Amino acid sequence: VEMEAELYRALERDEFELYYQPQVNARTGVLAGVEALLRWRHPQRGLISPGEFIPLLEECGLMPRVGTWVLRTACLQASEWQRQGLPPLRVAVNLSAQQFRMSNLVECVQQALDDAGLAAEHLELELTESLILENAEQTIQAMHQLKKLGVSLSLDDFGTGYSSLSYLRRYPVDRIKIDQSFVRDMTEHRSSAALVRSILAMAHNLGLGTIAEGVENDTQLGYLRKLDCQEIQGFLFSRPLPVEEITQLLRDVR
Ligand code: G
Ligand code: G
Ligand code: MN
Ligand code: NA
Repeated sequence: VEMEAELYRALERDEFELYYQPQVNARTGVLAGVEALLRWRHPQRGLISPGEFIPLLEECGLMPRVGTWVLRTACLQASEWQRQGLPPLRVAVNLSAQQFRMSNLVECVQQALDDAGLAAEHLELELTESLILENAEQTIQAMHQLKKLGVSLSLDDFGTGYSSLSYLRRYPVDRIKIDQSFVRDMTEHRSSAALVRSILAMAHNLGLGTIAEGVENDTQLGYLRKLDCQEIQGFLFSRPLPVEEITQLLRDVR
């Protein structure tokens, strides 16, 4: 209850912040996009990770409001970078299950794009496997509506859910994000390596884009390159950065 009051207060006092982590082409190292990651700058406890407070936001029904703030802020930021003369880049925003169930989600996304003056092609929405597996028919419909706006859809944490690969054909997703747990184990465990290899082969066969997350070293990068993974995200290239730092990085690599 105390935490709930704090979360309301956090919204009122603007204590939420977005960090941005680069997503780069695995072969060329060219920056392709950034993922917006939510943080809570708590006045006493400092920076808090979403793993600690997103479940609470969901419990007290605040996730749609905070999620909408994330979406709008990320779109405004992407537009602001363009205004500053930086090359257009894709910004990826995570959607929670609760947010996805908002009856006005599609309007909300359209409004965020319009208000920011951002072309839909620059926005990617990340959905999780568990999210899209619940309520399949309704979810597929909502996904098609989002696709009609012109945004792209990616499937986050891929491989951690039911990961029935055949499911993928039924969902209008543009790319999959291989979960960091497989990337971490890939160079040590043959089973993880085999999984990454078959996920990538399947994605290529289905014409889906691919990104591996949690890439921390050159061995992992080398392996992913050999398997033709398109993009990587991870500490090897950059940690998630606050807006001033990511803006500087964007200027440096332009
Ligand atoms: O940034 P970090 O690794 O601490 O994120 C932990 C988890 O929180 C990740 O699974 C990430 O997808 C999730 N997350 C981060 N930002 C957001 C957000 O804005 N909305 C939702 N729904 N999840 C987020
Ligand atoms: O689930 P999602 O992909 O949205 O979450 C991304 C999370 O992964 C972020 O919280 C980010 O901080 C974390 N992350 C990003 N790159 C790395 C990495 O190279 N290693 C580890 N351990 N975590 C990472
Ligand atoms: Mn994500
Ligand atoms: Na993920």
